[in-house]
Amino acid sequence: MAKAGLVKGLAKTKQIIAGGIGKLLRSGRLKEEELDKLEEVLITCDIGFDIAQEIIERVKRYTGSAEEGVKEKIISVIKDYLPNVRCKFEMKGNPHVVLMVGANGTGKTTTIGKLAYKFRQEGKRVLVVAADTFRAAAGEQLQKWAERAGVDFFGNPKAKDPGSVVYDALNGAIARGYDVVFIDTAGRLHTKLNLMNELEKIKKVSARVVPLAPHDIWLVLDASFGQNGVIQAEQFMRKVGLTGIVLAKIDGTAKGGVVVSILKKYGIPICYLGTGESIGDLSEFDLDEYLDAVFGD
Ligand SMILES: Nc1nc2c(ncn2[C@@H]2O[C@H](COP(=O)(O)OP(=O)(O)O)[C@@H](O)[C@H]2O)c(=O)[nH]1
Ligand SMILES: [Mg+2]
Repeated sequence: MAKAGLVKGLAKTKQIIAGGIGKLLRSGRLKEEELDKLEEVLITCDIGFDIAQEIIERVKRYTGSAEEGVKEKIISVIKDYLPNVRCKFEMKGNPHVVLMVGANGTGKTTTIGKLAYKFRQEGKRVLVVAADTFRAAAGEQLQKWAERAGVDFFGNPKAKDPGSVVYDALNGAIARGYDVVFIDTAGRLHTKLNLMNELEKIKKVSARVVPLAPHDIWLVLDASFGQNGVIQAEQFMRKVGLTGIVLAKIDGTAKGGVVVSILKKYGIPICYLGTGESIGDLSEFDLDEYLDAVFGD
């Protein structure tokens, strides 16, 4: 069973699916003429045109047990179609350093606030670092989230170079024994080479202070960008390397199908879904729960 927060967060995507093929999902057999409707619904949820077609082909060929209903069949086909990538968070350093990257306004700072809260609740000592030196307000926004989450904040409003902020922050983090450090970076488009190089520099500086840091690099995507976000994922993966994706604002869109696209095209694990603007609106991503929430009753 999917969790309540996830079900609520995926309500818009679910609405499209239930509205389009709700009756069909509850039935026992899938007729040829109903496949078009299924394909249309998958495309409306931004699963991607090619992927929708491939899934339909597989549904046609699928021979499961006779007891299985249409819903179970579709879920089986999608699970079988996707690579088995799971995001499993593991502490890999002292501190464990997480670099958050992404375009402007996707939800990086908000997500760090939510993650800081979650990790603190799990008993970890958390530090959040403002390495966005472009906007003065960026540090203040992160600081407010740190207060809400009950974790410590590091920032230097006078700094011009995010690398130097990260250097100081991580040295301090070692000295003071933090378990997890989240580094918030300025929003950047994957097309801006100088800004992508800046991320490279932040990575190098991190590794100089903490061995093998950053241990995780998470890309925050705005779910409402749908297929456009998928393109960003590819570029960030190539240029910076990613260990996971956070799909924020899934609550505001019916484009929940983008989850399937990301997993299929790049095999980058999706780690979390942002399901609202409050501190608790974050779900750990689990494919079974996700499919259950989207196709479930
Ligand atoms: N509905 C919703 N809004 C979100 C979510 N995550 C972030 N936001 C909103 O998106 C806007 C931009 O977020 P912010 O964290 O400042 O993005 P950043 O520029 O990437 O740091 C803010 O208004 C947030 O409240 C989410 O999961 N759901
Ligand atoms: Mg920000």
